[in-house]
Amino acid sequence: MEHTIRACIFDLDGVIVDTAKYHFLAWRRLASELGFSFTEQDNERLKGVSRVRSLEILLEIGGVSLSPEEMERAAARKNQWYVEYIDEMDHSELLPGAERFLDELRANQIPFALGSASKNAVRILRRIGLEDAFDAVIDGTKVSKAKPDPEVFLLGASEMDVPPENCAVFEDAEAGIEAGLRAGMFTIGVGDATILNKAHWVIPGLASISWSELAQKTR
Ligand code: B16
Ligand code: MG
Repeated sequence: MEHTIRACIFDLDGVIVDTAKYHFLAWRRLASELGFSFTEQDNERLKGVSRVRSLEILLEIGGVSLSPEEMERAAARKNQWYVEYIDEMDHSELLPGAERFLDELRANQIPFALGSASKNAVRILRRIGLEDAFDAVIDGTKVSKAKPDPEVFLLGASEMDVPPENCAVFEDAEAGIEAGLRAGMFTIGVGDATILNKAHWVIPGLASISWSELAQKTR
């Protein structure tokens, strides 16, 4: 049976906005307090990964071990710095093509959801003026299992009332593509085709696609 695309689900960081740069600044500050350096290359390993898992990876890089209580405090401190950065964001931080593509979906009556690991997703949407744009917002506060588990995308499909096989997922992280595939969805990698090679289709960014082109993708 052929599956047509009837709804879209977007990851936030790396697809709609680039908040990775603010995560980097906050994690680097924490690393520096703990006495080691943390590079932009190290930061690549944290993209799309949950806050707790990100901290575990950071500590592994620095060869530092903390008690569960210290870890909780460290994650909270990092988040406080991160929130200070995102509170300075505005509409201009939307990635190229994001708003135009969402408008195009709306004009074609294609519902769309957010599927992000971030617990700060609603705050970011408010800052960039997209708080009312999505038909469903599934974020890190609503799921119990992190990507590559498909929970976040399956919830998005169910809130839009569209079967998973008729949804397309836009993701910049390998774990997110894996989650979309496990959900049985059409997956679109946003970024580097060599890293996102499991995706059904890879694009450099939302500026390079149109709904009419996506609508022709079936599988
Ligand atoms: P928070 P996404 C992810 O967002 C980020 O890519 C990742 O770096 C971050 O650790 C994760 O959200 C959790 O974010 O600390 O704000 O809850 O790509 O899933 O939109
Ligand atoms: Mg992402």
